[in-house]
Amino acid sequence: MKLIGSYTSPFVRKISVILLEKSITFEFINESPWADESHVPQYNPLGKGPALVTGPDEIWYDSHIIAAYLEQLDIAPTLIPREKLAALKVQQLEALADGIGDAAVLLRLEQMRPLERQMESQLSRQREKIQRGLDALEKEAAQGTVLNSGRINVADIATACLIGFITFRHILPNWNVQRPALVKLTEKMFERDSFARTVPPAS
Ligand SMILES: N[C@@H](CCC(=O)N[C@@H](CS)C(=O)NCC(=O)O)C(=O)O
Repeated sequence: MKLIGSYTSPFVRKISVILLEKSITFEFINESPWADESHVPQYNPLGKGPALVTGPDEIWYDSHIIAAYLEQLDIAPTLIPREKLAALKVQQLEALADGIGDAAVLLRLEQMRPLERQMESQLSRQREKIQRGLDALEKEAAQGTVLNSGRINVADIATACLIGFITFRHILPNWNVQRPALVKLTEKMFERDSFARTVPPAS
């Protein structure tokens, strides 16, 4: 298997963590989707990482789909429950964490524009999504039924990858204020070997 993407992407990290948790051997192809000569569009018409190559004519893209594909290989540990409704609950929180990641990427792109061309409305729109999303994740983590349940799942992984990205890119320096359950969950996840091995490089 080949995983295409960059070490700094939270979506790519999510897939690396899942592969490591399941002890699936893979080759990491480090490709920035933002580079002029990027090969990522050859794997995903949307030009986004991650993509997972599983055979000569088989490529999976969008981290949510890749996570679901890896789950159906039936390799322990189970990261998406077998029962359909329980699976959707986990996957909805995975989608929430990923959606906050989308907002964080958009915020960062806007912030990279020259100051006089940045749109305040766009900055605050994305910040609001991030704050609301983190509040929802905090509530779930405090409840501990789907997120932070004690049995690791893809929502826990996606959430910790998101928090790692927010911290690494200084997206929201005070994300942890009044979010103790998220802090606890993230600290617990960062202790795992799969997270220690996928820390984004300083750049
Ligand atoms: N929903 C997608 C989002 C992937 C995504 O946005 N990846 C970013 C890297 S952080 C990317 O490749 N962006 C390049 C672009 O938007 O052109 C997923 O979960 O795989």
